[in-house]
Amino acid sequence: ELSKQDLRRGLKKGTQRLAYQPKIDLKSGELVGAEALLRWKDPELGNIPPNHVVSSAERHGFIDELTLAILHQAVMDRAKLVAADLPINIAVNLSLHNLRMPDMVEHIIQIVTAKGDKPANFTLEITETCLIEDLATALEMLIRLRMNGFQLAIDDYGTGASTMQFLQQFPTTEMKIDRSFVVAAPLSEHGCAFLSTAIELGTKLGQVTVAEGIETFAQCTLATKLGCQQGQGFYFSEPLPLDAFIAWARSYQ
Ligand code: G
Ligand code: G
Ligand code: MN
Ligand code: NA
Repeated sequence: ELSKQDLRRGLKKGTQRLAYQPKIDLKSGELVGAEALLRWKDPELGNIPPNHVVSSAERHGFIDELTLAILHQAVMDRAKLVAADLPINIAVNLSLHNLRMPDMVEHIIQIVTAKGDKPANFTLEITETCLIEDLATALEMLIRLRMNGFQLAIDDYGTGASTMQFLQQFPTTEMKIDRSFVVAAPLSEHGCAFLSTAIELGTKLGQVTVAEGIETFAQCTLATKLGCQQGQGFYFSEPLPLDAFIAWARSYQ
């Protein structure tokens, strides 16, 4: 666990780094986006897993600051991607706590537009469990983000407690189907039924469907056959530092 001091020092020094994992259009094979994933190396404690950093930041009241620092970095990195002729969409993860302070929406818009980028070039990912806890505020903020042009994704779809009733209310544009369904699908008809139903629901709701955690050719082929639009996972690439990601994208194309 990171202490308040560790976090404060880290944020000040910019200890946070981002790794980028490609999102691939399954039909065309084209690179369409990347998810920014937090990497944190503390000078004394070494590498800290992102979920630990996030939960420590939540506990110590740093989560808004952390998320905005991550978003700021992602916006600067997207400018580099554009300059490298890779004008792809960048996805950033939000935490539940970020959806409690209404003025976060203004901060988010400010950071993205400060140097001329557009909200539509960014996807904000929220896990289902996040969405359920503080529904009214979260919903209001998500609607404002969507009205301002952000893409919104439900992350880890299928693992939260969300019912169809919840799903119906959210102004999301993308459904990221949890890795567990992708793993199970090629192994049994039962597993395949869940993946295929999730894709069908997402598609009928007009969502971009994304199969997460694709590791094998079989998983990739099946997700594609079931009509999933996009894939993400080690099969394509692990999350990479920006320069390595750019090199990967060049050799991939
Ligand atoms: O990156 P990894 O490969 O280890 O991510 C582990 C978990 O941490 C995932 O659930 C991911 O959503 C979460 N995570 C990674 N980066 C961020 C981030 O920038 N913000 C938030 N809130 N969660 C993140
Ligand atoms: O935001 P989300 O919870 O989806 O975070 C993605 C997490 O999944 C990160 O921890 C990332 O490193 C991890 N991940 C990405 N691709 C794969 C994969 O193919 N297999 C596994 N096991 N994990 C993956
Ligand atoms: Mn995610
Ligand atoms: Na996910």
